[in-house]
Amino acid sequence: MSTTVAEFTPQSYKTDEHPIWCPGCGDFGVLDSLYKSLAGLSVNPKDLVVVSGIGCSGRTPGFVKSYGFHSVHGRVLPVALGVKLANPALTVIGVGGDGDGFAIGGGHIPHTARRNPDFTYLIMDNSTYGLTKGQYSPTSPLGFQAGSTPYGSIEQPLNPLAMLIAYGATFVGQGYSGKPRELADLITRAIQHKGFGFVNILSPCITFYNTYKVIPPKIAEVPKDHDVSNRAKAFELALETDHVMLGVFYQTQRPTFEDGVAGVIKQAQAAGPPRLEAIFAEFS
Ligand SMILES: Cc1ncc(C[n+]2csc(CCOP(=O)(O)OP(=O)(O)O)c2C)c(N)n1
Ligand code: SF4
Repeated sequence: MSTTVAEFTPQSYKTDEHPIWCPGCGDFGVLDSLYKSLAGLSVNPKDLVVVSGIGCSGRTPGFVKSYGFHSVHGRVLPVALGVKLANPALTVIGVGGDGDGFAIGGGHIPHTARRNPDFTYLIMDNSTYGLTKGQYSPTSPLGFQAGSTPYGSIEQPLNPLAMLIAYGATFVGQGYSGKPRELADLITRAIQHKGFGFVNILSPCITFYNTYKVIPPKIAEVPKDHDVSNRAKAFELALETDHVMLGVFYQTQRPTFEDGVAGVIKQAQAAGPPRLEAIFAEFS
């Protein structure tokens, strides 16, 4: 009797580096889910690129056996887009924190969402700046007290899911590091999605903003009968803040940026090189 051996296991993606995160950090759960998802999809490490920004979450490429790019603060999306355009055959995964993605890097979100490149973006959302010792972030709640907001944050937190749906992302979901099996399934769906797959992952910072007791009682699943192609309904669900809803909110299909660029290259090649005489004639 022959047995089928899985080509890759979660272990296949572990590096010799032990994550230097604080014991109990939610990012461990995210990393484990990512390993499981990659193994389930049999992604060959040689065809995988993990791109990060700066932050505790930004250390992730060091812990995944793959190609990696630990870029600069807030620049996950343009770097990931460049990698994907250079070689569309690669599986590209961007990872970073809520500060990295929504504050300094926030300007890249609308343009990535509307371009729809085929890569996955995982935000490890702990509602604080972990690496720099717990300042408030764009997803910190009103009244959040920290060194930078000693009297409590006076800013309305942004809603990542509503923002991504509004900007035209073609896959929008939310997971929780404390539910790693469900999170692995969600990451798998995001990677399988042909287009820009965004997953907001609630990943508590046990050291500076411990939400392990706050999140679980508020968790609810996206209703089973939710039609993920219904954008208005997805937006409505995203605005429901009494619960922390987990699952896929929105998914649709649109041509990817890489396909568009390939089409432009084809047209330009068919047209041939521009004639210098014609260009000079315009200015004479
Ligand atoms: C241009 C620039 N500005 C500021 C910093 C300092 N800095 C490093 S990480 C960080 C925020 C980290 O928070 P987040 O992105 O939420 O990630 P976490 O550490 O919570 O995973 C900041 C402000 C920097 N490295 N580069
Ligand atoms: S400071 Fe917070 S986010 Fe950073 S490793 Fe520690 S628990 Fe995790």
